[in-house]
Amino acid sequence: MTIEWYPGHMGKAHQKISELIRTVDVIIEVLDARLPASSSNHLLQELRRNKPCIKVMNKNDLADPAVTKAWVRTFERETGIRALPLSAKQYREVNQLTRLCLQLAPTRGKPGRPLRAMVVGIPNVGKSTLINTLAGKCMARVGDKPAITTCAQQIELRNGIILSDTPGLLWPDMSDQVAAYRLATTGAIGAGALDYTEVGLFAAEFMMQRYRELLRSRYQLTDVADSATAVLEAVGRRLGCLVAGGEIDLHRAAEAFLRELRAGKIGRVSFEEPGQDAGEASGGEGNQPA
Ligand SMILES: Nc1nc2c(ncn2[C@@H]2O[C@H](COP(=O)(O)OP(=O)(O)OP(=O)(O)O)[C@@H](O)[C@H]2O)c(=O)[nH]1
Ligand SMILES: [Mg+2]
Repeated sequence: MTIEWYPGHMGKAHQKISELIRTVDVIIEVLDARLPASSSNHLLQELRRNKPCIKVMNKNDLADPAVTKAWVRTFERETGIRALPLSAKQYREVNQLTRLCLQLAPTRGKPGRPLRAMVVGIPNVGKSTLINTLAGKCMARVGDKPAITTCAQQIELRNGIILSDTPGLLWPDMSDQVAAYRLATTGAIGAGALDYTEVGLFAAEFMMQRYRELLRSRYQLTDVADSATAVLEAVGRRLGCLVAGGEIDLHRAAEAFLRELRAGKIGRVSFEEPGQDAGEASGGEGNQPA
């Protein structure tokens, strides 16, 4: 199934962001540390022009640390870009953002001259969580499904910084379906726009190719099978996703597997490395989406 997801509020959000972006000093682009390329929105890159930008690689607690380090080195080769891996729920980590923003806009953040920063990114990457941690209280609604924020909102911090929270933005034409399946795997695509079994099989194939040992350990498998269906069946058997007669319910197995993978229960996983093209990073020909 081809994944396409561009609900109506995203078009309006794109318009609003393009108006607001002119008035901001720094852009905080929140990426998912597990997929820094696929979670990067080219529409936002176009709107950014030459404004200073901090690429926050959020959910770093779920990503493979060695791969994240390689991404930071890659991003920081670009001029005007700083990359910061963090977990948006950890104040000590998030707090570094304030210092970085002030470094990038040194004439701002003073009485009468607030520093305006806009937090942008695809859905469900943790933009609102990041803002709440910076504010020290729950100012923006968060949730574990995409499209929780649907309107832009401004939040004034006590340190002279004004932050705009914005709705998660995707792009209307998802021609790169490997990226779309990775986004679906991590939870950036609305549940109604995907087939859980297909996404589960995609994720199982990737894990089988790249993180075999994590699969073996989490599901106490003596051997990891060589087909995505067999892996998902083994996971389903372990998690008790059965129908009458003892057959595996593949749909439920896929849902349960994705839930575990998204929550980091299988281990810290990165879905793409710098310099790889989509096919290589997804583990070869086998798991190209249908
Ligand atoms: N493990 C982990 N989970 C996180 C982190 N940051 C956010 N989350 C979770 O990710 C989910 C999405 O968080 P939100 O802050 O609502 O994401 P958002 O980018 O504002 O999403 P939209 O408003 O839908 O675009 C929530 O379940 C958060 O608890 C993090 O650093 N690590
Ligand atoms: Mg939000």
